[in-house]
Amino acid sequence: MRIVVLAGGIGGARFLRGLKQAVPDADVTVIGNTGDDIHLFGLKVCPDLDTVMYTLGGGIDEEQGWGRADETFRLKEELAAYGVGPDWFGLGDRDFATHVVRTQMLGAGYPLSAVTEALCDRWKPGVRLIPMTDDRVETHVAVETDGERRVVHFQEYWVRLRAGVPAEAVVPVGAEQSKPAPGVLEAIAEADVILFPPSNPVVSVGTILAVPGIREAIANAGVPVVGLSPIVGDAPVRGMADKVLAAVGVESTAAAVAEHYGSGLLDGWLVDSVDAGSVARVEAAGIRCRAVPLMMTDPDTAAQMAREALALAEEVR
Ligand code: GDP
Ligand code: FO1
Ligand code: CA
Repeated sequence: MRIVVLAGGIGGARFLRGLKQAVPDADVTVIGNTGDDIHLFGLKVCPDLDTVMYTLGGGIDEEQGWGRADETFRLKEELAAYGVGPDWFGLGDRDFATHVVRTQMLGAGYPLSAVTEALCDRWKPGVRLIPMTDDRVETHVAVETDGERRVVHFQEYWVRLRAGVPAEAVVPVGAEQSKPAPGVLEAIAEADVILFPPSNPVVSVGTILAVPGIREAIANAGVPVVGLSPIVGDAPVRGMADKVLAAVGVESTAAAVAEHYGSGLLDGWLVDSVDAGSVARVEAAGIRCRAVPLMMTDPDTAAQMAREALALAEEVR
C-alpha cells in the first residue's frame, strides 16, 4: 500500500510513528512543511523536517517533542557570550550539526530535497521524507504589539512571543511562486490513500497545500483522503493552533477544521471520542466522520489511530 502523509512537526511525526507500527510494510511518502524554516547564525534550520526525521529515526527529545535527545547547549552559550543572538531559539549542539551539514550541501548547490535525503541516510526514518518544495517559503505572521502592526517570522511569533499577541494574518511568503519538490506530485498521483495527520491545519498542512499544484493533485488523485483532528474538546492538544485558526477565521473545533479543509479535499475525518457530538455536523458537510480516541499518549495509541484512519479510507473508497 502506498500512503502519502502531509506532515508538520510533532503531531505529524508522532502519527507517522504509529502509522509505521500499524502497517510496517506500507510504502510511506511524507510531504513535509518547510514554512517554519528559519536562517539562524548563517545556518538553515528546518524544524518540521527535522522533527519527523529525528522522531522516526530514534533521535528525538521525547518529552519536548522537538530537538535532539541527550542535548547540550555549549555552542549557544558561547554565541551568547559574544552577544550573538537570537537567544530565544533553543539550538542544541547535536542539532547544530544537522544544520551545518544541510547548509553546507545547500551551498554546494544541492536542492533541499536532495539534502533531506542525505540527512535521512543517517537517520533511516523508514519513510520517504520530501520537503513540500525546494524553493524558499517562509511563514510570516502579522501581529499588533503596542498598537503597532508588525510582521514577524513564524518562529518569532511561536517561540519568542509564545503566540501571546493576536495574529491578524498568517502568510506563507513565497508559496505562490514555489513549485512542489521533485517526487511530490508523483507520490500523490501514485498513492492508494492520502492522510492528513493531526498537524496544525494552518501553519503545517495549510502551508503545504499553499504550494501551487499540491491541493489540486490531492483533490484529483481519485483516492481516499482522510484527516485526523488536532483539535480535541475545542482546544489544540498541544501548542497554539487556536491562535492561527482565529487568524484565518476558523473556530477551534474539530468540525470547523474539517469544514475548513472541505469536502472538495477530504473524504473522511476522525474526531476524538469527546467530540462525538460533532460527527453529524461534519457528515452534513459531505465528509464521512467517526469518533475514536485521538490522544497519542504512546506509539500504540498512535498506531490505533492510524488503523482507524485506514479503515475509514476503505469505507469511503
Ligand atoms: P508542530 O509543527 O510541531 O507544531 O506539529 P504539527 O503541526 O505536526 O502538529 C501540531 C498539532 O498537533 C497541534 O495542533 C496539536 O493540537 C496536535 N497534536 C499534538 N498531539 C496530539 C495528540 O496526541 N492528538 C491529537 N489529536 N492532536 C495532537
Ligand atoms: N520550539 C520552542 O518552543 N522553542 C525553541 O526554542 C525551539 C527550538 C527548536 C530548534 C530546532 C527545532 O527543530 C525545533 C525547535 N522548536 C522550538 C520547535 C519548533 O519551533 C516548533 O515545533 C514548530 O516549528 C512549531 O510549529
Ligand atoms: Ca511546525
